[in-house]
Amino acid sequence: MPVAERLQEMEPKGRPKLFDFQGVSMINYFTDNWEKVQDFHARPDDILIATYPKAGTTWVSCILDLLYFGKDMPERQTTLPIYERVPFLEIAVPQIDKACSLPIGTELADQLSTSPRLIKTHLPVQLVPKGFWEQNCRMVYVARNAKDNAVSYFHFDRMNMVQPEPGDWNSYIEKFMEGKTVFGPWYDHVTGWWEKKQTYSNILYMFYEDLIEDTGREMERLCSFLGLSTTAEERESIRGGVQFDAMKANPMANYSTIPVMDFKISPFMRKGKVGDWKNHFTVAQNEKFDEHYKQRMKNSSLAFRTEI
Ligand code: PPS
Repeated sequence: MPVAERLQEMEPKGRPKLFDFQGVSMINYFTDNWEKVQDFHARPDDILIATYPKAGTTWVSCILDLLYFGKDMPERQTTLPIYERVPFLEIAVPQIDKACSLPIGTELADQLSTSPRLIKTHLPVQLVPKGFWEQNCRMVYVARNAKDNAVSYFHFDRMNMVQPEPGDWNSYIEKFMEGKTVFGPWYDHVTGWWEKKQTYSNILYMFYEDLIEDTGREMERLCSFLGLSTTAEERESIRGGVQFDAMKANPMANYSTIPVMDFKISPFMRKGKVGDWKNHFTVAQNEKFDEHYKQRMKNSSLAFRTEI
């Protein structure tokens, strides 16, 4: 069924509403399966890819999938969309219509036959299931500067019918500053994971801006963290495959196979840039955001680049 008709069918259900879940703004699609999420049986070699939404999850997921399986299982990249290769742990969207169901994250992860399993999460660090800590799993956290992150999230909420209605840009940045976006405040998310890294050594903390600046160098950091030996040639070939334009054109990476997203409103692979916030923030919005940012981040040593 075409996307437009499918979305119309969903209309009576409407967009999900935010509610407080253990101190974090959430929607039911990420809490309905909570018991199974909390009790998820992690394995020691699982690799968790954790981010605040829109920080570069898909990019790093594709890089890791290629690093691990690109050589031995090349058909994987051409037949399975990234959300099946790298299950989204906490997602549980019920069947939308007869033709369309989205995989339940924990079920998909349980069915994965790869070793290691690559698993995606947007959970703030305090909500990560205990199994991952008990098994001492390796985790790759990707953070993106707040301004570009907010812009990307705004457009995502516009086009994704299973996200809350974002409203206009001005009201959206207010919500973003208040932490009234799904998965709660960006500020707590990035600092929470940053602090955890000080005591849990199996976290690699990466920045979207660094990936844009030098993808090859960041891939080397990933390989060294994961103990992967790859040749410069292999890394170069992977780097080519995960460039923005290549991923945008690749139906197995660009989310075009997900029926709840309306690409006529905005594509999933939108711009892929550092500094697009300048096309959205007015001078007044920027000043207010900066002032609020200073307050919220004053106790953290984390530093972001809003341009490169
Ligand atoms: S999600 O829904 O949370 O999993 O989204 P996520 O993948 O974290 O973030 C989507 C944004 O990342 C950009 N992106 C990339 N940028 C540069 N290069 C590559 N290869 C790449 N892949 C994804 C994507 O375009 C979204 O950012 P915006 O700013 O909206 O374009």
